[in-house]
Amino acid sequence: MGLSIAQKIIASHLLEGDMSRPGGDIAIKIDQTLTQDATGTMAYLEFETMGIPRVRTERSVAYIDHNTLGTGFENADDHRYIGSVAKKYGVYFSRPGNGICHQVHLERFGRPGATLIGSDSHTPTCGGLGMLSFGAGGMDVAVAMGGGAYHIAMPKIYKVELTGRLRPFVTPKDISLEILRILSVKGGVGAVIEWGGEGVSSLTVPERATITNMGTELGATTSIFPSDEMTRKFLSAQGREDVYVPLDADPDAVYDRVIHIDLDTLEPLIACPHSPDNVVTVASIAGKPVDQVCVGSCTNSSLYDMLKVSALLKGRVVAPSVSMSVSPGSRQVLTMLSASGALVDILASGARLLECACGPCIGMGFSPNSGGVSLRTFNRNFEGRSGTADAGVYLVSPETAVASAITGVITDPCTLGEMPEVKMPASFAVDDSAVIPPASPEEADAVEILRGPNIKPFPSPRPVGDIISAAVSLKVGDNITTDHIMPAGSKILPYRSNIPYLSQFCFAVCDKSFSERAKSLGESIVIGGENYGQGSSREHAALVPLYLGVRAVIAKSFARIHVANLINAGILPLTFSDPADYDHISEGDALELSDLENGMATGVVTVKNKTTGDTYELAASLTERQREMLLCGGLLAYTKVHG
Ligand code: MIC
Ligand code: SF4
Repeated sequence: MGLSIAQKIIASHLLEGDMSRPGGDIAIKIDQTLTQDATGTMAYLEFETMGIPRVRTERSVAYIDHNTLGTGFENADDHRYIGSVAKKYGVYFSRPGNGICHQVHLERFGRPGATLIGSDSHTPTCGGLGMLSFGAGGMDVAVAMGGGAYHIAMPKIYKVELTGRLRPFVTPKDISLEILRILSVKGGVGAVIEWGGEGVSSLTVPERATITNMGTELGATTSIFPSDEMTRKFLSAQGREDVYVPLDADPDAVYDRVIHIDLDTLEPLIACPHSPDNVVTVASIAGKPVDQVCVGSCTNSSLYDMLKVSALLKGRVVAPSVSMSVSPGSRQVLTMLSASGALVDILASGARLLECACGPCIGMGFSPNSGGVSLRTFNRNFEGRSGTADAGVYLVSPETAVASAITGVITDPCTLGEMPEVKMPASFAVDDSAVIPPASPEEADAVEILRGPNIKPFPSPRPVGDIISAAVSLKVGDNITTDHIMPAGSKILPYRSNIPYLSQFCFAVCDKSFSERAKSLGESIVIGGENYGQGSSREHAALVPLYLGVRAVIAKSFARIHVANLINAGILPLTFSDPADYDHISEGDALELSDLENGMATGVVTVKNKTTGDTYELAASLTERQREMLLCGGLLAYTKVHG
């Protein structure tokens, strides 16, 4: 039987496990890692506790792209800490202003056939050039930097077969929204999404990267494209043809599911508030007034995206009722945009130029007005994420964004007439001077690590013993995101290395009194619905509940990265054997989970509801390694014992 693209890369990196058993634990060797600043501070603090003198990867890069508003000393201190730790331990440091981690990694470091993990859920962006890349919690990245394997459940493989060719004004973003419409935000859980078919050959690497980037919103383990002539051309234009290798699935590869998308008939699509899978055609809601339009983020900030935006804005002005921002994805993109003169057309339209960073995507400025309608080329529209609690965020392509910015109402870009021709240069302007190399091993000893007062100790888990007896501190519904559990935004993000401070905002989107209640209970249990913990990789969504005394989360199902983060933080994740039992537990109920050591080994745990007198059966779907991790008190404690 032939192999798919992901299976080939897994096979060449497999350290432990059986590839023929989807769902079983596999360990793979990691070639490269990346961190960003909002998760990086914690990841490097964790790396430091491991006592390893230098990273053991082929390449590790620390990006500064999220916390770029300096309204106090906190972010500047964290950036200084990350810079010094990177220099000492062998990590390349991408300075603030150099761009969004995923865009820069695609341009400058990713390579086909290799593996990458990053402390950011959109790390699969590099799947656009045939790299097997995963989002992970900071602790997993710290372990990989130390040369440890990355453990995942062997994924199923879904193939998306593209036929035909995109029509003008229909874009890779619309392909991403179409697959979200088909599969939903939990439809990719446990699977790698492989893109193939004749329609792939017309998509450039940055266009493919829009699709692999947004595959994260499917809950997928990762997404990947073949490495082909387009990949070679992209790498050659970046002056990196030497890392090119061709890579494709064997013709007789077998897939767990095959989905067809016909590019010829695809229409411009839009995801409505508050979920990326709430997708309809743009035409069906055309005419709705718009307050704000934002172009950028790691999904749609390549040079090609920016040149299209400029060409469409040329000679036009943004409607007076609309506030528009444009954030190029990298310094390379911004440099080329300005050198070509295309930036002038963006500025002349009245759009505001923001720096090459995440910006509005993570609520770092540019929050919409009260009750505002914001159209964004981003990947997430979760409630409150923009920084304005009652705003409605819609996800669109750059073409739809510009069409709507000009008219002031949601507008199908196909109504704009002819799509102007956009010519890409033959090569990119390569300048890596904003990526600071680490000190040599000989000089590393002398490098001092610079810490600020905002860095506070992070909580250490207690080993899960035989009994957890605690009350339910919170009950939430389906599709709870990590933005609900541990919100971000410009006011909270500067405290990512200060867990005690962050704890006051835990679950604030769902229930402002949670933090105080959890603290007063001492220990507690959280009840969740389907797909609990979807969205980002932030391990703070586990570390902060840990700090507040949460010992276990019982849900109908979990998102991949979050469940790994819970286990890494020593919190026991359990699922209802009968989902109907979810309805029988209320906030405040006193629960007792007993005989846990045995239950974690057999996979079946019984919970007694001491308030109602009922008992329910729960499933503990843990690998042997995860069980031991929980018995040791989390990943760092486990790594100390097992190396
Ligand atoms: C996001 O898009 O939600 C983030 C901010 O990039 C997160 C990481 C974080 O919370 O720092 C992610 O996607 O993992
Ligand atoms: Fe940054 Fe937004 Fe991408 Fe997250 S999704 S890495 S916040 S641009």
